[in-house]
Amino acid sequence: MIEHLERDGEYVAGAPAEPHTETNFPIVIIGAGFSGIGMGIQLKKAGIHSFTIFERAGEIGGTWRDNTYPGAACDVPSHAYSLSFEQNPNWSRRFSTSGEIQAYLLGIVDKWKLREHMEFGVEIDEARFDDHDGIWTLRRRDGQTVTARVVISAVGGLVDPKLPEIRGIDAFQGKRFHTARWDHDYALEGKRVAVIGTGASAVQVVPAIAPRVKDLTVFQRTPAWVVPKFDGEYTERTKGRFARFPLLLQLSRSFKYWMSEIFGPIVYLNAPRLSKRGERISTRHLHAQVKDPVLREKLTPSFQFGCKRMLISDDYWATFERDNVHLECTGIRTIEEAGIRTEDGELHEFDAIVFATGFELGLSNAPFPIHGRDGLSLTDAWKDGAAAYKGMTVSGFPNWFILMGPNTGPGHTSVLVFTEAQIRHAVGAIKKIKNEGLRYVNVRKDVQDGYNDRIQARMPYMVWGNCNSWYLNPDGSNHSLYPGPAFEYVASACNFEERDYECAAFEAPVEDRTATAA
Ligand code: N01
Repeated sequence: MIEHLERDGEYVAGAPAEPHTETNFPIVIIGAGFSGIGMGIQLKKAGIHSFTIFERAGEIGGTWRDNTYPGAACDVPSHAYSLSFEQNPNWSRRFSTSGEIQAYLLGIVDKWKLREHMEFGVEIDEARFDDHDGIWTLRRRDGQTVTARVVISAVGGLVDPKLPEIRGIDAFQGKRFHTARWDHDYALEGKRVAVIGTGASAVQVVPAIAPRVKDLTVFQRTPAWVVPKFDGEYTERTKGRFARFPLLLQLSRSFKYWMSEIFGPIVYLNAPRLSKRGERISTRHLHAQVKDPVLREKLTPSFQFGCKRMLISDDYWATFERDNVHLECTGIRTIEEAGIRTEDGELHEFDAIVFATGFELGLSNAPFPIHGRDGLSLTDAWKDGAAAYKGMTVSGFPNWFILMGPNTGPGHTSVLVFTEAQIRHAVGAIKKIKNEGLRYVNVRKDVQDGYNDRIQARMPYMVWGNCNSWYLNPDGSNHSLYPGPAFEYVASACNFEERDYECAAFEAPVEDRTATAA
């Protein structure tokens, strides 16, 4: 399927003799996670088959391939956390496990025969745009180059595990791993285990491993607001109904979507009275799960609800009631051969340390060197913080579309709602370029700047500036989350609007160019 790509010098200057047919309109999608897969399906639906998906790992799935730690699951309901054009009546429970989501992705990849378009083990490490020819040249880590008329960056936002900068981290002689790199060959049974971190991954892994280990110590730097999940299995009868009556499935999805939209402001607005509502729900949950008032005090956050990601769990707090589980709130001084030394000088000995310490933020950095028009680098373009038009397109980087880009993460609903709007936008643009034989579309700088000024002007009204979290850049600016309801973003982003873009044609008629190239 990828033979059509013009590689390594085979591409001659000038545009192809017959611009923009199936064979000379190579599209590259970087990444075979949820967004790359969704993009591939929508291209096929649009009758565009000249695309290749490069995936640096050996399998599809992204987040759901990598996060296989015990308890790994989605904290967005399954009917909402799936593609609207590939709904699944067979989710086994309200909040699917990581394994079930990965199985869903594998299923739709097979159904749409996307593997024919995929190359695994290919990491793109540089991209350069040729303004004259409207062509991107992508360099692979193995040294080969690939050309593309359009690039879809679907590399994900939270991918590379982040280990904490703790002195002595490499000195530890026991087993250590990050939640996103779980070693399933390591038996936890009978072991003294430490978990560092109390974020979204920790609240899932802690209850899952507590019954298996001898002793579990959770190192908490900042307690988190946790609300009930109300998880549960779907019976065979319910699943049968969803399968027989797709409208029911659609209704379930819509209900979940609109509930999160209605209650979303509690999570994202900087409105103390709304935040208090969230805090009350969470506090009631804490009282129901933990009887010891001293422990409750330690587990109670002091930051405003929603400021860090709201956590959802039916069993995280209750786990601290177990005799073999300990909450350690004293800061970590060093990691040593035998374990973790806290600021009070005490050495806590462990057989294994689990780092539930999150991910490098990929949303707001160039994933690798990307050079657009006139050699402009994306890193330079983003030196004051990542900014893209509707999180998707950056002026000076024509025909380059970002999925899950800057300021498109939701704090309150399924990220896939945002991703699908981006996919529609990109498909609209691709059709325009292809059907009209354009050299490129490039978002207008004034349009991009105006959009981002409006996004940033809203940030003071959002809750996220009131505490530290991965949402924020070191300077406190927010280039990761969308400050508003999802329906508003979707309505504004899903259509490719020609007026927002500079649409550049080729400079000479096709015949003349071919003559020049020859
Ligand atoms: O990571 P995090 P995560 N010493 O960054 C602590 C998505 N996700 O993997 O709060 C001690 O939230 C840090 O402490 P503090 C979701 O978007 C989704 O849990 O900085 N502790 C924090 O407690 C989520 O937001 C699902 O003080 C240290 C923790 O490590 C994102 O992934 C499931 C430390 C990191 O929490 C990241 O979640 C899981 C140190 N030196 C994840 N350094 C779904 O269900 C860091 N910490 C969809």
